[in-house]
Amino acid sequence: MKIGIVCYPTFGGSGVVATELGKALADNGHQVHFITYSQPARLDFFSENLFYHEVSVSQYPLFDYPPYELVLASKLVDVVRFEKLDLLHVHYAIPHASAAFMAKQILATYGINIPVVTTLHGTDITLVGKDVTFKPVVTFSINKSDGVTAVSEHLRKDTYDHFEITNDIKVIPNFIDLTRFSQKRKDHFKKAIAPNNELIMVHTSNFRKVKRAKDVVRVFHKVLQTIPSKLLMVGDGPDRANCERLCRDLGICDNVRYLGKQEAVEEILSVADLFLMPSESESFGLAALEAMACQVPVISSNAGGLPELNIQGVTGFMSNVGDVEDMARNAVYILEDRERLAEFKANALARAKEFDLSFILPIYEDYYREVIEKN
Ligand code: GMT
Repeated sequence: MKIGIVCYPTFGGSGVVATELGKALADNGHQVHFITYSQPARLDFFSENLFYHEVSVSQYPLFDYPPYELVLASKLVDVVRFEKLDLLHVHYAIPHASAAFMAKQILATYGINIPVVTTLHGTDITLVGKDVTFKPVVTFSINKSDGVTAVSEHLRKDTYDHFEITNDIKVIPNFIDLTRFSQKRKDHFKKAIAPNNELIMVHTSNFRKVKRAKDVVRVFHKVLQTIPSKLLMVGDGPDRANCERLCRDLGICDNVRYLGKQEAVEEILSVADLFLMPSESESFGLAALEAMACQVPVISSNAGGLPELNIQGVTGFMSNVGDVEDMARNAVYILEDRERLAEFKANALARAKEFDLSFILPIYEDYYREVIEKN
């Protein structure tokens, strides 16, 4: 198939899912065209089946708000016509699904009927989508897509509960490439971070409010009372400075390292003993799956789709959002006994294997074929 993928070219979340999916499709012989405003973070190599089309919005004095969605729609028309694409797969409803709808209408005037699959990732529904300023457009573009997928049962239900959706939504969970995400020997790095064999906790996120990164610091502070440990904070975003301030107030700066945005997150996860994800809302929790693939158990909230990934008492523990006491108690329970820790680590890996790319890729391929046939 010739597939166009539209996504945000970001480090995490929907951008990573879209890019990894495109790479896997290309490896499987499909021709994949990425259409976005800058090169996706993980698309930094050459493959004969991968193409990248940049959407550049020209600045014009009249435009206080450059019309990205219109430029994207025009670019989609151009790429679909000239590359003769079979299908467009857009990740994140806003504004990709509505731009694809517009492109589809324009292409119809050329006698081209391009099927559009929209994948809902989370905040496009749970935060931004529900906002009244977007809701009518999000509802319309989901209903007008030829196929719709969501990354968890929870997100599917949330979408039906909050929007008037007439379309079927198929759940296709996030996936992991275990050839990349696996525990690697990083003894030097481990020694540098934890010179006295302290246990290592990790949080990775974009430090948006929804991630509750300050709860990570609070949990770590409590664990530190009984377990000699270190905390690695990976990523950057609006709440990072608040976390740093909290570390100073709690007097734990010597035990916490902020590493900023990192490409090789699997190397950091390789030295970790516990992953912390106390999010307010999380449609799936890809970062937690990446940790589990590197044999790291997860202490998380029970928000959104996290119960579909993290198994209570097996791969980690879940607590109510904001219950840092419970999270810290569970973290200590896992970390205080080396045999127990090893068991949780093995369970985390076993669970991650259930989301192996090799299981999920054919689900997408079959779904594309089904949508193309129906169209
Ligand atoms: O987590 C983020 O803030 C990024 C966000 C995105 O849309 O890029 O991630 C969402 O999509 C991921 C991939 O499907 C999911 O694993 C994340 O759980 C989801 N984030 C939230 O729901 C907050």
